[in-house]
Amino acid sequence: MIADIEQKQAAFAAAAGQAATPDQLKTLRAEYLGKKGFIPQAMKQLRELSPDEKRACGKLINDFKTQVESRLEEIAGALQTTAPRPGSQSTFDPTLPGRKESPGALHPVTRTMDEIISIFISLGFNVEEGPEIESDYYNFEALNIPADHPARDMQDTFYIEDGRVLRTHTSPVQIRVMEKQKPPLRIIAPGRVYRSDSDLTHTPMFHQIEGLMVDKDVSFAHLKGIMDIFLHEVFGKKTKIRFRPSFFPFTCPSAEVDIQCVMCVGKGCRVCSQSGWLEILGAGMVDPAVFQHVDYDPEEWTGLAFGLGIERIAMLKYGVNDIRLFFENDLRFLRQF
Ligand code: 2U9
Repeated sequence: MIADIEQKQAAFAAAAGQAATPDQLKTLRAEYLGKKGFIPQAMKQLRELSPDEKRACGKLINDFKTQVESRLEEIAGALQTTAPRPGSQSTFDPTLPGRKESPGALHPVTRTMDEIISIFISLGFNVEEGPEIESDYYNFEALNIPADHPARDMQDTFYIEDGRVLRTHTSPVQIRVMEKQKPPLRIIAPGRVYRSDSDLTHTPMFHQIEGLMVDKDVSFAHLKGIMDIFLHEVFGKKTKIRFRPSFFPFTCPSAEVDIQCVMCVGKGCRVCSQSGWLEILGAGMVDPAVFQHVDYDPEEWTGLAFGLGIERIAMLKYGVNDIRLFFENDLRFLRQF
């Protein structure tokens, strides 16, 4: 009889684990506790045993009964919270507190990129894209970057097989567009670019937007006007802007464009190295040598061009002091935006 009880105990444990509906619970109760169920029947049989056996089996059955009762109660409790209310078909309980939604958000770099793109679209620029793996010709040669230029150094450029490179700027996109389209044109080229560099303000991959406008009589005044509108839109109407002479192989004349420091408003602080100004982008008039590569007549057409790093703008807009934070995917950082 002891073996019978132990076998039934194991069977009960397995069946209780499966019981998921009120009907299954009812069957289980009848099978073990009902008048004809295992436990009452086993108690009846105790009469026929010797006093010693009666004591041993009696204790076993009593313990089993307590165990069955408490397990069935536990299952009934669990079913009550999930089972439909009488008269209702669904298990949905509208009185329970709702689960809080946690919607995602755009990455701060994407947001900055989208904002800049829409400003240039409003100024009549079209968006163009191109490959991230480029030939030496499109990345350097066509842009008037000679073979001995420091930009071609292995330290800056990621060279891959067959002399190809990961583009170091989005300028090859403008070359490809000019090869296919005749002027006038007004385009921006947003996208990922790659340079072998890593510190507080540089990452091996970052995002750029470059712009190009080619037409008859496009002048430096147009360039200044477009940069003014763009920078006032991003940093506010009161932001002061200045142009400093500079050099790029693909533009002449070239300039670097600064805005008054957004942190100290020109007073001088750690962010602007006490100068009161922040370098924000590069720009200039397209060098005639570049036009010759795409068969545009430099006597007939002039062009303005500009380029900027998105992360730099996002860092200034959101007060981020380490560019690498944008790429670590730490939710504590990303949830702030
Ligand atoms: C063509 C002709 C001219 C694009 C230009 C810059 C100046 C420039 C840097 C800013 C920060 C790159 O991300 S950065 O490091 N860019 O200073 N870019 S003019 O000039 C072009 C592009 C294409 C055919």
